[in-house]
Amino acid sequence: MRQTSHAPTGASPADYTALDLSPNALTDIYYHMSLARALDERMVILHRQGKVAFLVSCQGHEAAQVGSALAVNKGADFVVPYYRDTALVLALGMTPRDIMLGLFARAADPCSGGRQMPMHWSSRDLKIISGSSPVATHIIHAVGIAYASRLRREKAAAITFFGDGATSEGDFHEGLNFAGVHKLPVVFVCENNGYAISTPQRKQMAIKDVADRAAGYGFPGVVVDGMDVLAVFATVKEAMERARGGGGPTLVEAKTYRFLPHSSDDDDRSYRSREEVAEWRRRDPVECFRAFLSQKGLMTAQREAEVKERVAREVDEAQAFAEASPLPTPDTLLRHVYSEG
Ligand SMILES: Cc1ncc(C[n+]2csc(CCOP(=O)(O)OP(=O)(O)O)c2C)c(N)n1
Repeated sequence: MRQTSHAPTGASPADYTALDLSPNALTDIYYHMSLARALDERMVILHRQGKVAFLVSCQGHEAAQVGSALAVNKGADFVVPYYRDTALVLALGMTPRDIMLGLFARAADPCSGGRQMPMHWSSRDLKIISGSSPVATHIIHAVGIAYASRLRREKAAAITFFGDGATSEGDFHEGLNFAGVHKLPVVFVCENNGYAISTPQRKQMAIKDVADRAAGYGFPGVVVDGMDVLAVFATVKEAMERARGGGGPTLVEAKTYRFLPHSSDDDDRSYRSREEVAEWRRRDPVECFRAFLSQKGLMTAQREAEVKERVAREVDEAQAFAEASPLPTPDTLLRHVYSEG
């Protein structure tokens, strides 16, 4: 099973009428994509101002992440994200406050009480499981969770996210192999932005599509346009339904691009041209989806202005809240390090 879809600039090829999404649901998707973008832009400014130490940007990945979030049964399915998944966790229900509390390392940070690196997402209520920093280790966790979920006879799937670089790690191959052998309810989403920090895809693998690797483990691999939120939704939804229904795993490869350097600590001018970045920016997923909605008459100028105003207000409020929140105190240093009670 192989499908490839490519969205032309400014239009979404996915047949949205078949997706059963109301105009309100479509506007909501736009809201989540815009919120992720605005929050990310603010976090970059805060880093430049020296107010926060480190961040990983999701700009460019919004469609891949929000489209995938839509296919998750929130609070039932298990989500094992990676550090670039800000838009994913926002669309699942984490709040701008939650994100800012982590960025500022405040005591109320729901992921780790301000102790982990920012962007190591977790939420008990939303069944979002925190990853560790070594790339691809969380893929194994997702597979184990899917195995446990099946043993417990839950009607849930696990879904995990990673970049193209992660697919060069042994953990990726071990995880996919085990999942294939046991036909586990797990969906693997590769957000392929073409680079592992400065290493381009052609120096990582001798194939064009990461999705091809699924065939070696006995389950489908699907290529989808990661700049098209509705195409991603349709693809991941089908994969999640197959997983929940006992049909086994799927590897989804969402072809995308990150607009900013790998993290706040690197300079992408040393490994990619400005022309390449500009070319991809013409396919900005947030702008393409906005244009699609207005072309189809699904979003009025007034509604668009409302979304913009709401997003700006929420980002301002989240920053102010986090800045005013206390830091962790020394007596909590060992909390969550050793088991308690
Ligand atoms: C095992 C391991 N090796 C190297 C690193 C350093 N490192 C952090 S992120 C990263 C690149 C990962 O690239 P990719 O999986 O494509 O995701 P992207 O950041 O491009 O979204 C590397 C090499 C690490 N954290 N863990």
